Amino acid sequence: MNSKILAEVIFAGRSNVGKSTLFSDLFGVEVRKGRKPGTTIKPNTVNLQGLQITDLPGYGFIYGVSREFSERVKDFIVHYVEDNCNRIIVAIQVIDGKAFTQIVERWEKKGEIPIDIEMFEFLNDFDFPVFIAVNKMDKVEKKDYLLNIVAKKMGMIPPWTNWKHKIFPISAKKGETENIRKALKNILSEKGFGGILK
Ligand SMILES: Nc1nc2c(ncn2[C@@H]2O[C@H](COP(=O)(O)OP(=O)(O)OP(=O)(O)O)[C@@H](O)[C@H]2O)c(=O)[nH]1
Ligand SMILES: [Mg+2]
Repeated sequence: MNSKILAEVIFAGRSNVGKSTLFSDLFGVEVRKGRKPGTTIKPNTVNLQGLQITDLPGYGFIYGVSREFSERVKDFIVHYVEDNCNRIIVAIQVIDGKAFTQIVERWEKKGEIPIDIEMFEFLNDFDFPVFIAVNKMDKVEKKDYLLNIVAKKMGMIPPWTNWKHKIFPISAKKGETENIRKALKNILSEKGFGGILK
């Protein structure tokens, strides 16, 4: 049933940040869920009129999953993006707004580059735009404070409001995704996939 892939939108992010929830909210199609983390690397894809939407496997350390598996996932993502960069028109990197600062601090204490930052820098080196979807904002109290930290860590000079074309505070679960939907719609329209988004 798969028609030819003319262009692609990818979702990347740590495990459990809400990639699949956002995917479903935006495109109105359920992607496979409930898959046990750490069991498969195969991405979930949907093809809509030649546009492939790809839910990449969650990266980063997952409790109960070996470090070796986490490394394999990261390698898979790097190769996947390199192999398909010519047809990718936008990458959506989802982060968990509630957990972000804690995770970043933990890595930095160990003297390592946090994987979300590493992934953003990797994605940013390609020609397609990279959106940062800061999800679970319904659980964040000091919203501007958090968003300024995200901007700074990702190499964008605060205030975050100067970066509203890159940083999108959302709550996928509550369907509060208007900002990213609009930006995505613009890109899809430019590329000839105007009718796809709700
Ligand atoms: N509070 C809150 N919870 C959310 C939000 N979005 C997703 N969740 C919850 O976060 C959990 C993980 O969501 P998924 O969409 O499965 O996350 P994922 O990134 O696809 O996870 P993996 O497929 O394991 O990599 C679920 O329990 C969701 O209901 C949100 O905006 N707010
Ligand atoms: Mg998922």
